[in-house]
Amino acid sequence: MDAATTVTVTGAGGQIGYALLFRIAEGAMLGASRPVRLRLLEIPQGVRAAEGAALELQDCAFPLLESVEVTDDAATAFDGASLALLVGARPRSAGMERADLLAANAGIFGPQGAAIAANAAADVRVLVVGNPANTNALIAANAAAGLPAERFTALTRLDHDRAVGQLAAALGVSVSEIERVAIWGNHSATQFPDVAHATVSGRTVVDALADVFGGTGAALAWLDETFVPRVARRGAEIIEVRGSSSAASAANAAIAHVRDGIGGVDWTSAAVVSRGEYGVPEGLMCSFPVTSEGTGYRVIEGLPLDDRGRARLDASVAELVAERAAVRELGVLS
Ligand code: NAX
Repeated sequence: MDAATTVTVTGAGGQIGYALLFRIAEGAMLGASRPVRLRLLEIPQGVRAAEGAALELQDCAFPLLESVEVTDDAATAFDGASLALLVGARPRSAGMERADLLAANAGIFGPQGAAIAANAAADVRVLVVGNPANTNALIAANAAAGLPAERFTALTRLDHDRAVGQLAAALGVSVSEIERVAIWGNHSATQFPDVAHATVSGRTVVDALADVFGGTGAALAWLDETFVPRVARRGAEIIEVRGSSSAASAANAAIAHVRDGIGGVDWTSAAVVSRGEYGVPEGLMCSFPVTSEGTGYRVIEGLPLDDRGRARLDASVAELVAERAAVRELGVLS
């Protein structure tokens, strides 16, 4: 058995938290030989729900689960944590302006970033799930004095997996045959789900779609008119059909993001800090195709982007730039 890892989950009393905790405790994220200590951070109103989840975790008698602690104090929650999943966020309420939403979340993710830097283990890695995820990750990284920004990432793996699911369904193949899909930009409706480099059993996805739709023109039209908007707006579709937002699939994506970041993966998508790759302004938390050799995600460089792809990436990056400008105006970023 390996040494235990301390994992902090914020918003643990919420929907995604409920779908996440049991799988982490069972070993889906860190493997079957790694015990975990769970720290659940909630706001005071959410503590009872998190305590309820903690009772159920106890009732599962997971062999890998060493302890569960529920708290509303960030310093306690992040103390010694090697992994932090920041799920809790302020949702947009009726009539709330975008600037107010950014400000409310800056008030959460700034202090949490500072608390992570002050209390977490030296090797801590942070995944931001709570929306607006890219900019929340930027704020947390900025507030985490002394920690490299590379330790902070935001979740676009759900968008990536949604794209893979849509392609597999359209082509009538297994998801495991589809490789090299990329999500670029912001985790929002402006994101660019890109299949230009994607393959299905070694063939280009565009060629395979051309067979299904009766020509390359029809395949490209399906990608533009159906695939891209469906992936980008899948969250709204889930709310409409299920009556509440995606929780199990978001939790699954968060687990896959962490697992592959530390276990290694050839190709997936994640929002990471830009070092100027593909002309994305430095410092933005932007989704790219990424790879990992087990020490965190690195942008896959050198992929050609055609004019349409470039325009789509630029539009999503413009939104990230505007979000950064809005939080700068609040005086949140140093
Ligand atoms: P819920 O409203 O069910 O749960 C959120 C929980 O966070 C609540 O229990 C609340 O009390 C807690 N919370 C609020 N502020 C907190 C703080 N300062 N510290 C600790 N806990 C706090 O939302 P849920 O469905 O679980 O979604 C959580 C977040 O994930 C939302 O922001 C949502 O928009 C975002 N999502 C992000 C996705 C992604 O791919 N990046 C996809 C799924 C999801 O939409």
